Amino acid sequence: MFTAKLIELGLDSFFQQQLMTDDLSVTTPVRVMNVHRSGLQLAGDDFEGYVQLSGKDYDLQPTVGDWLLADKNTHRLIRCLERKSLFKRRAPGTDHREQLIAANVDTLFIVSSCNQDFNEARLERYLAIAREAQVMAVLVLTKTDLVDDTLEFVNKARRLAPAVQVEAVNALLGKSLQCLDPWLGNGQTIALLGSSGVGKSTIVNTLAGVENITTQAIREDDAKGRHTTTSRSMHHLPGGAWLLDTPGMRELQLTGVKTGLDDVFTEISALADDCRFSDCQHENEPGCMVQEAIRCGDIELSRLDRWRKLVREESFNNATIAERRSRDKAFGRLIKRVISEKQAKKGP
Ligand SMILES: Nc1nc2c(ncn2[C@@H]2O[C@H](COP(=O)(O)OP(=O)(O)OP(=O)(O)O)[C@@H](O)[C@H]2O)c(=O)[nH]1
Ligand SMILES: [Mg+2]
Ligand SMILES: [Zn+2]
Repeated sequence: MFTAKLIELGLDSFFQQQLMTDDLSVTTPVRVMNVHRSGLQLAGDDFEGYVQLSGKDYDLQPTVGDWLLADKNTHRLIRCLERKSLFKRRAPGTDHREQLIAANVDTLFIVSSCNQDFNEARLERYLAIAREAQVMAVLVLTKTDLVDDTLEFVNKARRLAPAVQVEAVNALLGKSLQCLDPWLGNGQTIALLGSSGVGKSTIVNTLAGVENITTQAIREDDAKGRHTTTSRSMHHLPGGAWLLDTPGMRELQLTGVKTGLDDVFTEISALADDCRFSDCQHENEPGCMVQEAIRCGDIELSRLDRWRKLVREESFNNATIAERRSRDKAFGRLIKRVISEKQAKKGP
């Protein structure tokens, strides 16, 4: 019933069973390949193309990787299928909104290079969103050809997340990327997240075997990237997997990842549960298990500081986003009332 094309696009049993009661002679599932300001690049069974978004379509909140049900002839969008996984963050700036990054990702490649970009605090952010979405994460360390001691970076990464696979690669060499094959099966979706200039697009180009995406040398003075990629898009590999390339993010502000953070910092969060006071701030309260672990040298102070900062940030962002939402809702109700009062005045 579902064609090989749809299965190759990633329509596995999780999505298939959501379509059991739909009449697929008039509707068809399509996947979001690329999101533009006012439209979507879609791919489906016998359709590939751009669809303009209008009115109610925005309510579907489609993001790259999503599966949508569309009318077979008009390609009018009907609904968004339930997501297998979802990455989001707080939108940059002062907007206090949630921003969806990608949906229906099977594996996340967290990309960092073996240079000044390598930053434990940043990796922990990416790990938290992967844990929250229950997506398998792989730490991919690039530019091994440019450093003498790759092992130093690999060990740091391993210590950060003992359960997470770490792969060190030269992204310019296909042979070096063979270690990523286990995650690149037919129909699998793999997102690449990481700072600008770490080599996300280079990985995609090398694995695809074609230079489809523009890449650009990083700045020499501070090794920062130049924000070369500007939109999120899916790329097909010869082996049948989908790589989701993303623009390097200047800031990944966490929101809605409390469980993810608990998981990433499990050695701290587990101890914190046992502190004498349930509202312990882990500063200098008596019976604080976290401070005890610091004293014993079981936990590094820097790791505790990073945990504190992320927990605070996450709960602050949750609160401000919730506040914004309720303000938006109240405003929506006000508009509705004004319109209906106006109509009532006008009479029938
Ligand atoms: N020597 C070496 N250079 C690499 C490697 N990976 C990436 N580069 C180079 O690093 C530069 C930046 O790579 P990109 O692939 O554009 O980085 P990106 O992560 O896509 O960056 P944004 O699109 O800005 O987010 C390019 O000049 C690449 O050729 C690597 O493993 N070794
Ligand atoms: Mg790029
Ligand atoms: Zn405590």
